[in-house]
Amino acid sequence: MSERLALSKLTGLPRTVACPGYDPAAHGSGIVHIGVGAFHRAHQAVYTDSALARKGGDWRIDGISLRSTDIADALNPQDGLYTLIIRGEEGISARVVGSIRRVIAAAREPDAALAALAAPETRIASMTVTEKAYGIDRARGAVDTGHPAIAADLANPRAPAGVIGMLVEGLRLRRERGLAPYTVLCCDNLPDNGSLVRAGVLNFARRVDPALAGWIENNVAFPATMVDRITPAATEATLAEAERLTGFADLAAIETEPFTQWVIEDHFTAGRPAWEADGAIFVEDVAPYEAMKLRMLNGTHSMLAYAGFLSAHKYVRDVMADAALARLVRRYMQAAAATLSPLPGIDFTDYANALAKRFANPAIAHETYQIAMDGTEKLPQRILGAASHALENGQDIRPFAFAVAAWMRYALGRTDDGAPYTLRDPREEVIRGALAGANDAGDIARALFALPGVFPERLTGDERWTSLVTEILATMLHKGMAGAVKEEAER
Ligand code: CS2
Repeated sequence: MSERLALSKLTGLPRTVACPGYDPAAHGSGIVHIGVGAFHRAHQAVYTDSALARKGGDWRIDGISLRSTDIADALNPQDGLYTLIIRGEEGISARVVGSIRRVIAAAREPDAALAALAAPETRIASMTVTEKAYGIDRARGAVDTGHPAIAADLANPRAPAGVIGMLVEGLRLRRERGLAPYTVLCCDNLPDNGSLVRAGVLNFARRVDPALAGWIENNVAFPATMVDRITPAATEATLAEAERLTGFADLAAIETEPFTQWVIEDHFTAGRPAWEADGAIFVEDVAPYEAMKLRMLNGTHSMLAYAGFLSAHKYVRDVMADAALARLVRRYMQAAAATLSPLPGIDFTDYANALAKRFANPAIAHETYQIAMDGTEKLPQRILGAASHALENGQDIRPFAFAVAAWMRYALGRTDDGAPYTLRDPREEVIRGALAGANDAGDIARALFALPGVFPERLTGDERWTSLVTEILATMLHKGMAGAVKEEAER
């Protein structure tokens, strides 16, 4: 193995690799980011890297990894540096990113995580922890006390292990020390993510310290964001490619597509980096952008992940090379677009065309099984909201019913050849229990429609919707997924 990437090695990088356009060690940190996964490293950390290069400032990132220690062990010996490999149709390029200062593995160093949140220089606490980590009951805008991290943190709020508990304890420490609060910036694919996290934080704080809740309510900003960049999980091949391109071993390298987008509400009480330097867009209201992205990109992604995985397509690009599935992808995007309010300056047909191209990118190996993960957490904002809208407005509901039937088929946990797989869904056990003894499409659909907290009454109470999903699921069971896809695409 070559030497590890580190600050002292930057001058030894080949000229083909882009380096931070600034001296990372000369900048202090201003952001604490929870969840230092591939997506953060391909997105917010890159915008921050560009902002530091163009506009300077003490805005480096202290990362907190909630559960795993791997990313801390990969990044810290590299002084936080890592290689971003950008794979486009035209070729590949590499850039070393310098915006991350260090990563704290909270499970190993819980005090250091809280100390970072409570540090005077911290002005933004951002996060990418995936939908299931929050433990917020979206319908009630309150914490879900049955969520393991919420339950543990409510019982022991001074030593939090979950994201909401940690944000609240960080704010409590700041208030106690007379420090201004940080801005809380959620960068997960959740609808109205700023308000949602605000509701969770306030509700949690009310339960442990009502005066703190009042202070948060009056002083803390929670701007909403829409984030976008297709970033598959890194593999051994990613790390090998980084070493080939840079000449250094890099255990935190990632690969991503050329496209990137970030739309943010410009409401930061303690300042922010000049993210617009790298193309971030600041707007009054993120909601329409978020709806477009969640329904058109993520909704289509989920549909093609279930139908594609069960048609034996390992990667999204293989799905797009299957003519019948590619047709269903187009149909889905069109139906999703029809549920959106117009967005000035954006043509949804152009957006759909660009998405189809991104999905087909032959250089990106994005596994359908990865996207299929956590379906019960993703379906509501990606598919079910659009389906309800379509139903209410007399629009075509069939593409949504097909997507939901594909998820139900996936929830059975075995391929058409009978090979079992794990669902990788936080409700996996509950789903298994609900499906015990369910034999035909009717039983399966009824059992899954009844899962608590997934399907809105608007859909489950509508006979046209439930019978269409059941009918499509029956076809999937009788003809196999590939057969059902073919039949659907020929309609
Ligand atoms: C994907 C997203 O894994 C998934 O569920 O739909 O991660 C998607 O790739 C990103 O949101 C793209 O910005």
